[in-house]
Amino acid sequence: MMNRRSVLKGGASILAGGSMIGGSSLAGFAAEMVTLPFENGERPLVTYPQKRPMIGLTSRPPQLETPFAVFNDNVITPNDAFFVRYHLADIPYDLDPETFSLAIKGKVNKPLTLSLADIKKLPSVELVAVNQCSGNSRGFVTPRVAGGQLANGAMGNALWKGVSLKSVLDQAGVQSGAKQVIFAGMDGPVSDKTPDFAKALDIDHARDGEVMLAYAMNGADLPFLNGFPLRLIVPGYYGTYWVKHLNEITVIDSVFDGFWMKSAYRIPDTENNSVAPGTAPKATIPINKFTVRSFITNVVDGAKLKAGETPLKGIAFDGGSGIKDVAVSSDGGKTWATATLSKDLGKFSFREWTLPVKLTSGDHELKVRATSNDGKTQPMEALWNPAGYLRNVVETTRMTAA
Ligand SMILES: Nc1nc2c(c(=O)[nH]1)N[C@H]1C(S)=C(S)[C@@H](COP(=O)(O)O)O[C@H]1N2
Ligand SMILES: [Mo]
Repeated sequence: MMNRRSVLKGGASILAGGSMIGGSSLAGFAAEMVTLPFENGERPLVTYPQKRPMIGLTSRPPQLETPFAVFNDNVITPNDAFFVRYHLADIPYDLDPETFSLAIKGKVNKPLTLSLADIKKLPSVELVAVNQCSGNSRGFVTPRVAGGQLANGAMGNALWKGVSLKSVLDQAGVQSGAKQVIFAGMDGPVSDKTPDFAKALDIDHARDGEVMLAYAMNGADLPFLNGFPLRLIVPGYYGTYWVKHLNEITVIDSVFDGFWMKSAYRIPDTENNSVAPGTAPKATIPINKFTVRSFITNVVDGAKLKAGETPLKGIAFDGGSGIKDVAVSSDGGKTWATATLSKDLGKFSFREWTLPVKLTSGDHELKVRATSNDGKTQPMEALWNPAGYLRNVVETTRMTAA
């Protein structure tokens, strides 16, 4: 048996090997190709340490999408199928959990340096929550926008275990006048020209008791590519805030002006955070909570099924108010029926739903539309913003019954 360190080293050498042969290197690891349903959607299925074959978007840094069928198998996304998103290619493959430490500094009375063992000694909390990349589903956006062309697999739902950020901040003693908290991880840019990845939350959000420093995912250590040994969990918020390999927390008395807050990951400051396709917003704000979404997971687009009764099944989620109801149409949106919601795993989790529908022979457009407890629902026509964020149009699955 290989131990953890050698598994990680294995990862490093695989990735280093990949980088030597440049951008086309992913194909070298591809047993198979898959085609995502949009322009230039051919992707290799790639294997990385601790991961099953995943849809490869880039190799340096590794960016992996979850094959959509995984979401039908389990409401909790297995660690080995959980998507991977990085910005910068210098990933801390050789980090040692024994010497790892987290610094809490800035406008605090007592700066702290905590080892992983120190953190694991603090009272633990657990929470099921969805992590979703801001760019999830960007490949479907029209007119097309720049950025990773992802299908619907840059999301996942897991049981996170760790300590509340509030308890650690309280231990350090936040000074009055504190405005934001900056989070930085151990990965970095390969060249000095790229800004290091760091994100910030308002102090009240950071101390809401829900934001969490997680060291475990679905009952195991975090997979290396998902932020081992410690990452931030910001329930209901887009993945960009979920800083991986987290080793630096800095309390500041101003609004953080780092590139990844001030220039990137911003959405139009308009009613629906959208603008007319192809136009630029006048003002923007940092991206924040998930929009409400739902998917059918057990029928794929283009499926051919037997006419008669078919049990439909899927998932829904939102930014943390929880799912109120899920409506399903099998006639392209003319009539709707209410699905049965399955077990509630918490307001930040995927919520499974089921509904038997009767399908006459012929072509059908299946649609699913969720409404959240805060009264929000999904638009029938896609909204647009320049970065392709927040996608939550009602999904349509075209299929034939015979
Ligand atoms: N250290 C670090 N943390 C990071 C990022 C990164 O590039 N570096 N990317 C963020 C983004 S944009 C997303 S969507 C999530 C993805 O988490 P995952 O890779 O565990 O799925 O990690 C976030 N945390
Ligand atoms: Mo992301």
